[in-house]
Amino acid sequence: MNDNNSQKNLESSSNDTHNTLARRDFFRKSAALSATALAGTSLFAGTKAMADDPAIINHVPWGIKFGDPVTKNLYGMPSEYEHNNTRRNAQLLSSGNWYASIAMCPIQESEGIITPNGLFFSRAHGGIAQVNPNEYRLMIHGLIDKPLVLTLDQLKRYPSVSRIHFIECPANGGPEWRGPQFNSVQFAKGMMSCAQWTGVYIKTILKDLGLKPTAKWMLAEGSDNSEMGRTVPIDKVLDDAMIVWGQNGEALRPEQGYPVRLLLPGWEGNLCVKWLKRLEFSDEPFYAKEETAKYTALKPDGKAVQHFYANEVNSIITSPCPEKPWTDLKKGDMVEIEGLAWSGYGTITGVDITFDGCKNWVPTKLKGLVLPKAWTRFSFMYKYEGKPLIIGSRAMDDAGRMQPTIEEEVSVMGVESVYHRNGIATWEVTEKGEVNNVQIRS
Ligand SMILES: Nc1nc2c(c(=O)[nH]1)N[C@H]1C(S)=C(S)[C@@H](COP(=O)(O)O)O[C@H]1N2
Ligand SMILES: [Mo]
Repeated sequence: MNDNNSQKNLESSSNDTHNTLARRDFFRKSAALSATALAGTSLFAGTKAMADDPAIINHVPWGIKFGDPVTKNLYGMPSEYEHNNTRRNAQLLSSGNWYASIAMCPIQESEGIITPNGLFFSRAHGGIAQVNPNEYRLMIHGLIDKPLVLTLDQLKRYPSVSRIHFIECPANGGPEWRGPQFNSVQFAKGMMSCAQWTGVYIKTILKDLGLKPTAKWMLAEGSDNSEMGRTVPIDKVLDDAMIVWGQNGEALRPEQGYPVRLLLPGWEGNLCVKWLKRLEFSDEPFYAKEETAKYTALKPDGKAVQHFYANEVNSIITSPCPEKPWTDLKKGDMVEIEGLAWSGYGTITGVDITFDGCKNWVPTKLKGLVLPKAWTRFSFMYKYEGKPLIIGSRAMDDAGRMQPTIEEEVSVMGVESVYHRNGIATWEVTEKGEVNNVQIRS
C-alpha cells in the first residue's frame, strides 16, 4: 500500500469528491496486492487481508468533517485513545500516603529510549513542590573561594550541555527479592525513566568559583518539604555531575524538581536531589549517618554494603510482558521481542535472551542510540510457535559487568535488602500466549 503507485491512487480517489465506488475499487485492488505481497513473509502467517473490511471501504468519521481548531490545545495532549498510557500507583508502595509516594512509569508503552515528561517516574518524600522560579535561589558555599547565591537566570548563563541519561530509584524491583509481587512490568520495574537533560556540569561552575583542594564531599539539599540532603563524593562531582533545568526540550516538570535538580548520571535516583537549593563543599561527609542507615544492604554474613552509588547493569523484556501478552499471535507469526537495558557503570555492549529459563542464550540486536548511562533498546525477531517458554534477558556493559542469575544474586546478597536488585528477570509465556512474572532459581 505504501508504494508510489498506490499513494497516487489514494490521492486521486480522495480528490474524487468521496466517490465511494472508486474507493471501494481501489481498496479491493490494494488489499489483493498486499495479500500477495505478504505471501512471501510470515509476519502475519495466520492472518488474511479482508477486502470487505468496513474500516477500509467506508469513509471514516474523522475524514468527512473538520477536525478540531488548530488553536484548541496550545499545549498539546496525547490522543484521548491513549488514556491507558499513564503512570500508576500502588497502596503497597505508598502505605496510602500520597505525599511520600511513588508513581511508576509505564515502561511497557515506551517507544525508543526517551520517556515523555508526563510519564516520567515520580518519587517524592514530601509532596511535589511548586516552586516560583522568580523566588528560586541556589546557594553554593563551603570549601569554595568565591561562595555565591545564584538566581535561575544567572545559573542559566553558564554554558549548557544536553545529555541523555536514565534516573532509576535503587529500590526498583526491590519488593521482589523473595519472589514475584506484581504480574506487571510497570510495577515490577517502573521505578525509572530516561530523558534528555539540559544543564551545566558542576565542574564548569567550580572552575569559576574555585574549589579548595581539601574539599572531598558535596552536600546537595532540596527546598521541598522533605528537605532532602544527600552527600556526593567529589570525584563524581568533578566527573559528570550536572545541575539541570531542561527535560526533553522544555523546563523540568514539577515532579522532576522544577526549576532545578541535581543529576548524577548512572547513580542512585535518590541522590539526584530535586528542587535543589544548596550545594555545600566539605572535607567530611554530611548526613552520612542517616544516609547509610537508610541506604545500606544487609548481607547474609551479617555485613552491610554501606556505599554503593551506581545502579547495576540491568535489563527487562518489555514486549511481551504481562501487560502485553502474545494472546493474539498465531503459530508461525514473526514477532519482535523488545526490551530495555541500562547500566550506571557505562555503556551497554550486548543483551542476550533465553527461551528456556536461563539455560541457553542467544544475542539480541541493540537498536537506535547506544549511549553511556542511558536506556538502550534491544530487539530480537522470533517465530512464534505457541509453545510454553520462560524468556528473560541479561545485559552486559563496557565496565565488564553482566547481570547475575537470581540464584547468584541471592547467594551473595540474601533477601533482606531492598536495593540494587539486578538478577535476571524472567517471564513465563503460556501455550495461550499469556505472560506471567516468574522467578527462576536454578
Ligand atoms: N528534594 C528531593 N529530591 C529527591 C527526592 C525527594 O523526595 N526530594 N526523592 C529522591 C528519590 S528517592 C528518587 S528515586 C528520585 C526520583 O526522581 P524522579 O521523581 O524525577 O523520577 O528523586 C530523588 N530526589
Ligand atoms: Mo528513590
